[in-house]
Amino acid sequence: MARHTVATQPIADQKAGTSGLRRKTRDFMAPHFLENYVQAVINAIGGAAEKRFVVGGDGRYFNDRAIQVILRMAAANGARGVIVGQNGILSTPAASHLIRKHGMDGGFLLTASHNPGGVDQDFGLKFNMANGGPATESVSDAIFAQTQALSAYRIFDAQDVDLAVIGQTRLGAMTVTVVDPVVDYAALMATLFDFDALRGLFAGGFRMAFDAMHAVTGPYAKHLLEERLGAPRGTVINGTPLPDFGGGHPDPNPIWAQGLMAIMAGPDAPNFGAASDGDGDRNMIIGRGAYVTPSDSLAVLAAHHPHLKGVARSMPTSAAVDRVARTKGVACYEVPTGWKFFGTLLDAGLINLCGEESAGTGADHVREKDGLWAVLSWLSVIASTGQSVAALMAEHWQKYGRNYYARHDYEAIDTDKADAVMQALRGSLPALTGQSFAGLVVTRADEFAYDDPIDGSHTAHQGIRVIFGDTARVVFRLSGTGTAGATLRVYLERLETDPGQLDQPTAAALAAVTKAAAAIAEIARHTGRQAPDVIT
Ligand code: G16
Repeated sequence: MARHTVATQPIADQKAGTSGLRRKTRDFMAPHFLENYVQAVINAIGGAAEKRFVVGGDGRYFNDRAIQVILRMAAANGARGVIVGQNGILSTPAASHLIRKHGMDGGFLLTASHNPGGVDQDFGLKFNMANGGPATESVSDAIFAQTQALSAYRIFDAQDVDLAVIGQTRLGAMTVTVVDPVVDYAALMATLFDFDALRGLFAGGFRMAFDAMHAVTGPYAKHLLEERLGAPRGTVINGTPLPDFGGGHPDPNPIWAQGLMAIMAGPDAPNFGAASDGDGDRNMIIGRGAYVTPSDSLAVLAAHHPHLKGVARSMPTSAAVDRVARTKGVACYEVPTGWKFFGTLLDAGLINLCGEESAGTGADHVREKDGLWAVLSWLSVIASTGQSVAALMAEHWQKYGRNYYARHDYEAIDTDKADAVMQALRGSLPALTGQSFAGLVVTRADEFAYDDPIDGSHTAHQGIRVIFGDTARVVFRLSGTGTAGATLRVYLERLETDPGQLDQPTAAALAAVTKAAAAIAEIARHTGRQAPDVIT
């Protein structure tokens, strides 16, 4: 086995987005692309000598090949050991847990999340730090700087490590420990939830459907729900992970989880439905005839949390959780989009619940959002209250009011056109306050920036906010996770507190805000797009 130093050149555009580097799979498969990025990560963290890492991914196409490259590079860079999920599989929260449990120096997570998989689809790689959370902005900047200065990478010439067999092996001087991907994560969940109570729920005839979307959570959900908690076999649907996720987008929302939506709308619908995404960090919650928006899900979990210390949400997430926090007398933090921004608050113990409009909910047990944790949290609320999802939502809205909420996505726009929308919005900010659109008066308009209260870091340009008094808001932001052109996200929100108006169709409830957003941003004029591609 020989160690090679391979000469290379910087590859333009290896700048991580909201969550690591996401590109077309073929980009990652191109000569040196993956190797350059891995070496840049290693250089940015001061080398890999004597360090220990977790490596695993969501099982998408190229996961297996990429892992072998990362192992050979870690060994060639002097790493002492790696923990790898069997067959290269680890959900993102399970990887975060392994990093924390074993005091590792970090982890390489191979996933493009909810994006489709396949040779012509998407791939991704992100580095997580010793706290188990995604690389912070400053580390991400250092990685990018390395990608632009790289002249060589180190790699072993070696046979593939057999990742099918649990146990220890060596790659040069580096120990490779192949672990069952589910066991440690399931053990963690058992410390967080009252499994007896949840077993009682299912023993009493409670039925649920969990859509694993042919992605990583299949084995986790089968083990937890069917084997540990006694839910009937077949509770987990689409439970076999596939490299192309069965051809769909493993994106747990009403658009991509249509099969589950149909089950929940059917005559014999189970009591509860849930889904998770490609790498198991996102979740969708649905009851009989009651889809729960991610923003509302966060608020309900906050309301029923027995020991809430503090909460946080990303800026575009609705303010539903803010009012719960106010009622409970705990702090509520507003951070930029990206789970990495919750890390310092969780590490400092300021919060123990956080979430995002993009289907992420999590807590301080790991440093990633956690799909199955969210599902078990909801099951726990249902078990302790004895109420249906619909009843829980109705009760919540009666008490706190309802934040009607929708996100309109304009996908794969020319980057120039998307930038033009944002630039024009930025330019219009000073004059917006006081103007009226669709009967709504702008009381504040700004571009969101964040000062981390713990590490003092400053993050600018995190979305344009146009606020209409205490009740309505529209946010414009470019996504940082797409792989084709730009995706413009328009987040619409309106608070309704009239008890007689809590059951409106969302589009109707948001009609005026939607009209105001169109007038303010002139998306059609800048992009030629008359309507969003996806509404969630
Ligand atoms: C990632 C981040 C989330 C973010 C989401 C969407 O999630 O971890 O914090 O909300 O992307 O980001 P954007 O709006 O920039 O596309 P995931 O599940 O894709 O890793």
